[in-house]
Amino acid sequence: MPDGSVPRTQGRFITLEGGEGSGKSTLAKQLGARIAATGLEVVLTREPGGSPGAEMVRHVLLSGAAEPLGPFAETLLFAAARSDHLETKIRPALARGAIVICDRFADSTRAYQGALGGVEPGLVSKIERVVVDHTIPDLTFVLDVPVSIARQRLMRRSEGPDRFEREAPDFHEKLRVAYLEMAERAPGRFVVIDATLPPDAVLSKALEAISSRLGLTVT
Ligand code: T5A
Repeated sequence: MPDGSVPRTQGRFITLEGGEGSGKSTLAKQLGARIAATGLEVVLTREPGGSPGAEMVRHVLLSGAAEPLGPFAETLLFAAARSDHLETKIRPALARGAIVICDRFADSTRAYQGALGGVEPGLVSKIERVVVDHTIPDLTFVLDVPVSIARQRLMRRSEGPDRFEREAPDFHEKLRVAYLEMAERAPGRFVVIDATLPPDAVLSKALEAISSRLGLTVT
């Protein structure tokens, strides 16, 4: 996605990115509640998933059922889910003037399938251009947290196997670097937030950026 805004007259598109356990879902819910309290329509959604069709694909991807097909096929599945999500939920909401807050979006494919999964980044970009087209986020938060802290958070929450243990030891460190590099390359769209801060402080930083970048003041 190029840095900058898109030719769209209504709505605002905000995405949240970062590693697992960085606090994206927590921030998404808090932002949604605070913005909705101003009277604006908020659409809180997530990827993979967010629409009935895309949620079916989410199940296939996150259950590991698609893993034997390889990272390129997984990339295509993420893209198929995104295409449905955009068409049936995100674009109609933006056209109505809603504030769309999406927990993960195309930058997750860049990071997980591109930077870490071995799918050639040029190819990831081409697929992204076709699927995302002009629906580029207006603002993307990267929640940055050291891997050890994210691990502790997920261990406290998780009853099942530790997701961190399923990946190579340096996977999450590389993921963190990949996100910070993306943010550095497109400072007009990205805002990195220190996600070691308490949830209310993370929320304040996000609201400040929403005010300064999007001109949307939420008190
Ligand atoms: N994926 C996704 C791809 O590979 N390619 C793609 O294109 C896309 C879209 C999605 C998976 O799919 C992959 C990436 C992922 O592996 P998921 O189940 O949707 O997986 O999970 P994640 O998006 O990774 O999110 P998580 O649920 O793991 O973590 P969050 O949402 O970042 O964290 P959250 O908010 O649930 O918080 C975790 C814990 O920390 C606490 C919370 O209370 C919670 O207990 N917490 C804090 N504690 C202290 N301080 C704070 N500031 C805190 N914020 C939250």
